[in-house]
Amino acid sequence: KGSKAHIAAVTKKVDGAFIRANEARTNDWPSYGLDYAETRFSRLNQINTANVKDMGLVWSYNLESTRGVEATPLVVDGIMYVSASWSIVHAIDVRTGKRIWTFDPKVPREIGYKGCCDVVNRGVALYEGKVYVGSFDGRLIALDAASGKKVWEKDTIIDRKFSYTITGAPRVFKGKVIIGNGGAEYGVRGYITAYDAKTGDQKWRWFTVPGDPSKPFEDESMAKAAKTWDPSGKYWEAGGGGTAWDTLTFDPELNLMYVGTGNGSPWARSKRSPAGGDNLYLASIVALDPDTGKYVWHYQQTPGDNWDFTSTQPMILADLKIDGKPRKVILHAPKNGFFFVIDRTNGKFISAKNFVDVNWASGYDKDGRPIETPIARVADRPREIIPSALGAHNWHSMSFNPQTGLAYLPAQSVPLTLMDNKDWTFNGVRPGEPQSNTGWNIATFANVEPPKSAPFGRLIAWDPVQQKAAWTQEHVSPWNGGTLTTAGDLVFQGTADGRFIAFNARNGEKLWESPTGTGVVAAPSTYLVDGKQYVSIAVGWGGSYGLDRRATDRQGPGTVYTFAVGGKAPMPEFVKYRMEELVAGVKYDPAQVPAGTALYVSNCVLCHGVPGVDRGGSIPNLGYIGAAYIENLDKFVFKGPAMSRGMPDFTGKLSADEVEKIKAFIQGTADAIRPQK
Ligand code: PQQ
Repeated sequence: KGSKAHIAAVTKKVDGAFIRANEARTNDWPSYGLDYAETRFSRLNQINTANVKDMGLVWSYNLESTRGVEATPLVVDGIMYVSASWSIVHAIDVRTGKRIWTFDPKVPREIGYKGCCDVVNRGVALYEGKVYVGSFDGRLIALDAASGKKVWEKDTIIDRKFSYTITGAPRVFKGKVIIGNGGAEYGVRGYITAYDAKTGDQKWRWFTVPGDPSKPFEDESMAKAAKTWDPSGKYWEAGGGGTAWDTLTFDPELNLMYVGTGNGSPWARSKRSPAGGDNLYLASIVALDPDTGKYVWHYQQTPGDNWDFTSTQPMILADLKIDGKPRKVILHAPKNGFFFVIDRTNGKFISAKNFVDVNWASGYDKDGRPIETPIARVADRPREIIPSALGAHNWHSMSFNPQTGLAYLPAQSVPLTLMDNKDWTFNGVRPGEPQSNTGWNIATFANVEPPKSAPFGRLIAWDPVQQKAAWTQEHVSPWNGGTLTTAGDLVFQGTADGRFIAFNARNGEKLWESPTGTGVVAAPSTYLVDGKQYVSIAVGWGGSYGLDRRATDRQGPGTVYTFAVGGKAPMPEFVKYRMEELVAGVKYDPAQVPAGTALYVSNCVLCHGVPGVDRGGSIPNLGYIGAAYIENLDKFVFKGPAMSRGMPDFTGKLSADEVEKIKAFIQGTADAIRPQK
């Protein structure tokens, strides 16, 4: 076992029938969310509430990455496939914890800044002896599962003028590999594409939003959608958005696949579609025919999105009894803070209830339209919208346990104030608008006024029938990992502060925990190898919140940890996060601080955070870096050494004089917050 012949034989068997048969016992973890319904509910119960306290490390595996790790490990008969940052794929032998092969798609590092939220990858798909990965630079690559050698590669990007990236895991439905992409913060037009799993031939493509209405529409769904956009906003120039960068599920009985779509490009509807409108199919669940990619129905969760309320958060298909009747539903907790139960046969709204405090809507009416509050579309002054653009729930997977009837949901609040930028132009130079000089196009100012609400991270056990929490657990920070639930009545979750925890699924009692080498954002998987149950989690701090903020003093490399009852392996040595003193002594002209602030916001802030206030995440904070770096800032911003790690080259984008102003802002801020002696 572990030989090429063994790997070829066991991975060749993974097809649709295998994935469906596996649902009955879940001995393997063959696809991203475990099964097509993406329940992340394992029927294994060798590890349970009685013995989870005896769980220990069996092995750890160094992914040799320093950026976010968001992948769920797939495992079939002890062969694990997991991806790390920069879309690098690792095949690991669970029986030994040793590498079988790695595959590096060699994403050009200097384009790292062209993705909003870290150079992450949420995982691979496995099908008939091949492993599929979407690379950050937009290629879909098929690898031989036994050797890691490339079988085929397709460029999925329609127009490289735009900042498209892939971070999501591909899915394989009926022999077709389906992949979307991200980029709606930069201004792109969302779409998903299906490729033949064997040959890579393109089978269909479905756009999520209409293109230029003076040209023919691709299909009827686009003609229908165009009626909900105002063409005076020339929305097609910035693409309109709606990127499907994460969730895809499949119901083989109904022969429908479901896609969750993203936010508008730009965020401010006033700029995208000045006369208003719902702007289909932004922030929606859309059902498609998996054979043809034809639109079947949609349900829009956030009509006329104005707040980066993506509906790309992981969906779960479940069969529930509601008002005494069995219903086939979709469970969904998108960024906007409401937990939705939707009829997955026809897209009809069943119910929605907020799972955290929200202030943009007071609820949903019986037709499934949000009842917006007066503050929601205030455009001309800073308004704190709750939840924020980071979402009350982001891509961190939830799980659903039919034994408890509960969904386990990583919820959060990361407060933010927003204000429309009425002077926005596509790709214009706009000091003060976040990252606008590195390609962002959100037409929105952020935190011009500080938000008043408090951040939190929370694990919620949510009853989707009663639409209320059964129990909650507070975490120390937002941005905690995805969840796994099991027939052993357990919920597993990693946390931002670097722990991997098992809870009692019925009451939330903490039963076990292990420290991890850094903060956890990904979701675990569990499986049997030679009759024994293991739990694995890929750890690596990062993602959008994790770029500039942190909740641990550890900074280990990306690492896969595998646990089992009785595991006795020692933890790898943890690496302490090194932070310099608050920067001091850089000469600057205080009169330049205001201009420097605006430049810092439009060039640096979303990766490096607020100097001296944030502590740095997978990218350093410039307030806690040696003064020599700031004194020589020009050497870092113009074709600097960090380009090999994803930093933009600001040649032609910033002048030497503007760099001086940014230095003034960094040192000025550090001086302003330094405790007085
Ligand atoms: N990605 C993360 C992450 O991996 O931590 C968090 C987010 C993304 C967001 O909060 C986003 O809004 C987001 N939006 C897009 C988009 O609009 O196209 C893409 C992505 C992505 O591909 O990772 C994220």
